[in-house]
Amino acid sequence: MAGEPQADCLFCKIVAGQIPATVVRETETTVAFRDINPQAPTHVLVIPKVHYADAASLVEAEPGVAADILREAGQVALDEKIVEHGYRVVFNTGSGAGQTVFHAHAHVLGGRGLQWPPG
Ligand code: D5M
Repeated sequence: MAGEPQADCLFCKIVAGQIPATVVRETETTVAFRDINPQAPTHVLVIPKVHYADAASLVEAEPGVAADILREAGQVALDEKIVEHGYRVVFNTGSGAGQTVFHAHAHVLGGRGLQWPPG
């Protein structure tokens, strides 16, 4: 059923506590943890506890949870003190854009200068 945990999903396993992660924030609907392969001094992923393959599917089904992701991304930036110098929130969507885990997630990146356009 839509939103239900998927047995083969890495991030559902992190939500369930079956795979360890360095969790920095948690709410009723979201978990934020450090990316295992950081691309910047701060690189945190914010994910919904419900399972949707990408951000577009999440916002279509559960717009309130999608808003929670964006609010938590902002809170991570405050906690990590990366607001002053600027930070980036990215939803890679589709393998052509670099998405490798098909459970919606926001990357929160900061702590160094960030180039535009991204690669
Ligand atoms: O981003 C998926 C991200 O997930 C990628 O930056 C690595 C990260 N990742 C993969 N496995 C883990 C674990 N176990 N802990 C923390 N972070 C992890 P994408 O946009 O799909 O490429």
